[in-house]
Amino acid sequence: MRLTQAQIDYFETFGLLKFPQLMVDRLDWIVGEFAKTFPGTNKHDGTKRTCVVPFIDQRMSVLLDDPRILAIGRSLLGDDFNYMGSDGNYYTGDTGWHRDGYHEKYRHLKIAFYLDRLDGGSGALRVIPGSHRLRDNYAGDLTARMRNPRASWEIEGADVPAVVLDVVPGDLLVFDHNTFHSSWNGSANRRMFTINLCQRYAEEDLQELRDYIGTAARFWIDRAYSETMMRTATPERLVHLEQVMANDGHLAALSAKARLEMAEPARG
Ligand SMILES: O=C(O)CCC(=O)C(=O)O
Repeated sequence: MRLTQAQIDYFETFGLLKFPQLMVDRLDWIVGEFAKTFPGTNKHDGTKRTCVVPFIDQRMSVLLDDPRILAIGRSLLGDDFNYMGSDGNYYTGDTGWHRDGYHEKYRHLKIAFYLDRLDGGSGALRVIPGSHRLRDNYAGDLTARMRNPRASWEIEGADVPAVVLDVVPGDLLVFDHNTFHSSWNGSANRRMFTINLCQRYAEEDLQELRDYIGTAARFWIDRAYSETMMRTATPERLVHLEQVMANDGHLAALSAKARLEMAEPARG
């Protein structure tokens, strides 16, 4: 299974793709497993975002073996793409405009599963198409001005011109980490989880990969992947785990430090 060349070109131009109902046959299972991954102490109370990292690693590792997820990864990142972790969330309220990264050399993307029907009035993801293209002057201008839409243009974040990606459960959204995105008008219980993927790093850039992996210390995790994700990996899945597994040896020490400095693990 592969994306079409037109889909790949669309992603390259706009930094996003929507796949209506691509995962609908797995929806009941996904919704059930999602709920079970937020046990006891992690119960969402609606006052602020609740976040579990890594997420699919807890009960849904097999999603990484799904031909549809593999097709997205292979088509947009190459056959040897890396799995870069996942987060599961109950969101509360708005998520302001941001990029998930500023990756100039390697493509990083996010696959988002929203488990509620959402539109612009109820928290659907908004993106600025093309904002992932960091070398354009437009992208540079955006980087500066998006810090404060009110100061830049006398408008609120919700009024920044963008595409609203309405979703119904079973849809998949894919966007480049460099793409500006946000969410407005959502409830206190918006369910969503992600799968992050990136291109395999070349040997000479492994320190950059290690630095990136190290940022997960804020979640107080000792390895990038769960025990289950690694233990149950088929040879095919290992292709997408192997580079990060070989480069996360520093994470436990960074997490130990974070535990001393932070009151609780990060919520995003
Ligand atoms: O749905 C949202 O509130 C925002 C999602 C987001 O910012 C992300 O996954 O990076």
